[in-house]
Amino acid sequence: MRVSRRNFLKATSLLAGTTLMPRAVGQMLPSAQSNSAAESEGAADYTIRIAATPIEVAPKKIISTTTYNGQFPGPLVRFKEGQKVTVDLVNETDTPEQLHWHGQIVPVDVDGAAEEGTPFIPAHGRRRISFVPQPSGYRFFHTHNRAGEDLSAGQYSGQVGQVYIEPKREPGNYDREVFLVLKEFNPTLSRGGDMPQDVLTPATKLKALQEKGEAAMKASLAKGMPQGYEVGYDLFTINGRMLGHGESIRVKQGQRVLFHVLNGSATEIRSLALPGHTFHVVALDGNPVPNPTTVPFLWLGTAERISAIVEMNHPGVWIMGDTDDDDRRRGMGIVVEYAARKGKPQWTPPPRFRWDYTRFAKPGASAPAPDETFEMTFAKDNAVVNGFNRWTVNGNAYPFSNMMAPASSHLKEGRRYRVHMRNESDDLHPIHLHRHTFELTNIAGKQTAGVMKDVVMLGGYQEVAFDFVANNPGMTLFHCHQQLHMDFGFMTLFDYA
Ligand SMILES: [Cu+2]
Repeated sequence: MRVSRRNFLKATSLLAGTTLMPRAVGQMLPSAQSNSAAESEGAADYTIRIAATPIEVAPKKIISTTTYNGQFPGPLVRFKEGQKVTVDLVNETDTPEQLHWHGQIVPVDVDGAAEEGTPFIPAHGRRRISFVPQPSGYRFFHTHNRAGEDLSAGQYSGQVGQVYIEPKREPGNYDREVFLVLKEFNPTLSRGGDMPQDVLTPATKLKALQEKGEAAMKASLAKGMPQGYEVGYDLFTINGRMLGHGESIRVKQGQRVLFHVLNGSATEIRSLALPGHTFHVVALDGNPVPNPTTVPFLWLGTAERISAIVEMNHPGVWIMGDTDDDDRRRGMGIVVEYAARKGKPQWTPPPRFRWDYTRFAKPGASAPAPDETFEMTFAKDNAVVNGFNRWTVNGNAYPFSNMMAPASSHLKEGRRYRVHMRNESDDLHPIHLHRHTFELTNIAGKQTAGVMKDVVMLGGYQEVAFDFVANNPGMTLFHCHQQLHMDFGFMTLFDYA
């Protein structure tokens, strides 16, 4: 079934209504721009074109990167839950590409991960895929290429687009939707530099993990090894524009604005605050939370999404931005402007607060017992690959090949699995499971249930567990979504027996 002309118009008007992606409309659905093309035999519902494109993040600040449909962020694609779509993926670059439908329950040949066996979109070639979008909610698509030492490749590029899968029944207790993509550009390598992690709670560290991790690091440095590379950035943007150089979000007092926020970073944790306002979080990674809760700011690991309603009840001209002063001053912000208010955008830091996933769960809820538990320990070999850290899952680094490796765990359809993860490093890891949605069951020793996600942040020397039901047969990739980590070993495969 094709997206009808009527649905296309609806998608267009909703998109234009955000005022944030003005270039998206014409380029998003070229095959649906004319009735005849959309109706003719063989036209795809959507076309996504991968090509090198200059993007202007601020006046005279132009980046050359790879994008979707010549824009950053890529097109916002609105699907309808359960309504089959055909998408043409056109690759105009010299590199075979993978386009991953993050957070969707799709088959392997659609998912977009070479490690699972999805065919590449050939360089200067194309693939047509067809699938039923599901589950409903805020998803996204991005490249799944390995970048390795090439900081222009993979998720360092501008290959990020948003997907909104409209549910069969939209709750709709808001006045408008605004989609925001947080993303840095111009990456460079640096040595060391710990990621800030004092926001995550509970922060219970496991002594055994800490002793092992610290001993390994100490031994490496004693041998004269430098600290492994990390990545830093020059330019920070929301919806592809640095703070002060994008279109403001214009609001009216009393409006309820539903923000859909995506951390499109390759490597960084992001936060987002709006002075004088709070966020009523209704969904995490696109999945409604059992206990919608109000928080002073949002905190997102790489690839995480948050949907939150902000009631516009504090008139003024505000900077909605990252709580990190350096990153915000270098562009990670967007202006929110009330009607008839003028002046310089104001920033004030939010109150101290800790991000706790269990806050969004029903208090006292408990998850059913799993049929089987997989134990996983993640560890770092400092600087052993040309100065890059190598990452291991239960002692094994995934081959640096972009290709399929033997599966480490085997699933039986219909069974419920628990993945109990232990982090023997001091880094935070955004852990992602492909082609399935999981339920958080333990955060740093605290039991929880009911929060459904596809990425979870695992703190340094901490443990996290999630459960999932094996309901989508085929190779399934499990990895850290931090590009430097996944590229240097932090991946493993599940298969179905
Ligand atoms: Cu990681």
